[in-house]
Amino acid sequence: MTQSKASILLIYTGGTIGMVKDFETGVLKAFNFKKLLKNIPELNLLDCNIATVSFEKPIDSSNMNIGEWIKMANMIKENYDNYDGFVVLHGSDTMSYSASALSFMLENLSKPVVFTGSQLPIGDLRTDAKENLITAIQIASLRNKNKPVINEVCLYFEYKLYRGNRTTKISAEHFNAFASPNFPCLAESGVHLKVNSEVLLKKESAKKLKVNTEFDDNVVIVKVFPGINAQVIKTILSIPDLKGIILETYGSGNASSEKWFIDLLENAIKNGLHVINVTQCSGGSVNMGQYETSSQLKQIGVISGKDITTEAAIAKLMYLLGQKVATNVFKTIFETSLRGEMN
Ligand code: ASN
Repeated sequence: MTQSKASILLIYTGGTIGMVKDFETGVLKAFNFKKLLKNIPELNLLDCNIATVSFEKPIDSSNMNIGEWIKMANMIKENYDNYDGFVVLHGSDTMSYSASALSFMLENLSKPVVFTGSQLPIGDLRTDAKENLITAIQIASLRNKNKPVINEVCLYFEYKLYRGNRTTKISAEHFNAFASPNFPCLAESGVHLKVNSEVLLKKESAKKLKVNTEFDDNVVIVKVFPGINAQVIKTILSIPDLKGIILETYGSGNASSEKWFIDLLENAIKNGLHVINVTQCSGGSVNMGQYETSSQLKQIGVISGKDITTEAAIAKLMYLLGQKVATNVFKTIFETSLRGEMN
């Protein structure tokens, strides 16, 4: 069977990849997408058709928010039937959050959505942008019997393709800026492009793409530390309309077993607050009950985030709250892998 050329939509949201230095201040600022493409004539050599669409005002990814995620999801939705794959150019600072959010927004995805960006602007002599962009497009174009090889939201950076909701940014210095501590990479780019087929998400039968844009931002991330006091926890728990907390705990899900801490959390959970336990460690899983310092958390109904990243946990929390998941099943659904985000 002859394969037709893949059609790829490149979505430019901003980030260092397309930034230039302000001559007067030396500060990096987002610039025009058309200029970005002029810097990569190599794109014309790729064996696919590339169309581009850009945020009207490209942003540094530190300015990402739910509204911007919805914008991205809608750009994909509106163009879904016309393209074989999507490459999202995005700042690296919050790329793991956006890739996680989009994985929940895009239900029944059957085409690749590949996030990428760079540490140095595309105009810089030593830039990492060209390799990242070119290979991301090649990955989004991969097809087998005229069907996309990848059916999920992923992130490509410095020779590795990861499941997006498994990633975390680990370096503001190295080109190797991302890691996926609890899940193997989906593909590796060396002399050959090696796809790790066994770990890819399988396409969900013939279900149609469903775009979930209802996200609830009444959430907070709390990182515990030795010395955290009752006043701090009490104040956080009394935030009006707060519906969920991602509690970053020690090791395998441990935290203080002092009475005031457990009592405050227990009371909040009884009043309907969802508390999710994720680990501060960069790898490994929460296992409540392994130590005395986590068994009470289990007893009072804290939800296990298992081996999820904080980035994916906060996105999943906003998503499930937005879906108005009933309190009696919230824990079970959170503890279930929905997009391959936890084991
Ligand atoms: N501040 C930039 C951003 O996230 C960092 C980058 O893209 N490397 O937009």
